[in-house]
Amino acid sequence: MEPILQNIQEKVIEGEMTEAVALVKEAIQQKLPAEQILNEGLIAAMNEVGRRFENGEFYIPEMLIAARTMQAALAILKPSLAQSGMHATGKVVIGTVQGDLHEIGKNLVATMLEGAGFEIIDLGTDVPPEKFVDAVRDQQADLVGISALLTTTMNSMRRTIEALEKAGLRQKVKIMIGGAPVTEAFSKEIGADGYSPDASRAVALARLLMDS
Ligand code: B1M
Repeated sequence: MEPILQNIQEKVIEGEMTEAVALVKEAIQQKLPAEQILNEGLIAAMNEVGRRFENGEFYIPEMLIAARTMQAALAILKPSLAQSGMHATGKVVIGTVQGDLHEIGKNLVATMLEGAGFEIIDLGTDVPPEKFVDAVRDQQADLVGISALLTTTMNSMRRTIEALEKAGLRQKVKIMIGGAPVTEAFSKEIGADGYSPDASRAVALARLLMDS
């Protein structure tokens, strides 16, 4: 691995925001591909943070500081990830489900979709089913993107889809879901139109759903 990516990883894990941001800028100047900086630097760091949390080496504060550092570094990378200049290809309402505060993956998916020309309405985190319903109706969205990072909040995805059905909107909008604990099988089980394991495949999936 490129030494600079190893350094980025370490600074994100340690929550050294200023250094992490400076290193990402340097990596961009070195013309490393944005996706490589993202995957091998930033996402790899969050995986290590998760591993340390699971092993009891990290607690919530460390996880939170690392997450803030990742978000700051991601903001620097955003223009390189989102480069496209394409026209709007569809309107996407996106959010993290009720009870769930994890936003980095959802933000990344939103950034990549924006880069691919989609118009994004980001509802944030801890979004109740009725808020998804209102936004889909009011914005006349083509697609709704639902993210969950906790096994305990996956069921909120099911409730969100049920609420869209109850509101008579299910046939008017495509639904895609994602997040670490989510699987293709779960997506089918709850009646979503598709699942993506990561942000770049989320773009491919969104395009596919728009065409179907
Ligand atoms: Co939390 N957390 N956390 N956490 N956290 C996890 C998810 C965990 C796996 C850590 C662990 O134990 N190893 C674990 C969940 C276990 C489980 O449910 N099976 C966990 C836990 C337990 C918790 C708390 C319950 C801890 C506690 O309080 N005891 C608590 C819950 C709070 C709540 O939500 N109600 C909690 C809190 C937090 C923080 C607030 C401190 C912080 C989040 C800060 C923030 O987002 N602003 C945090 C963090 C940072 C993590 C880890 C370390 C990193 C998550 C992340 O940002 N990853 C995480 C461990 C891990 O994931 N390895 C962990 C990077 C991000 C780019 O990846 O989000 O997976 P990800 O997104 C990917 C794909 O999943 C996909 O594309 C993205 C890009 O490739 N994707 C989609 C995501 N959404 C998509 C939507 C799509 C398509 C693809 O379509 C719409």
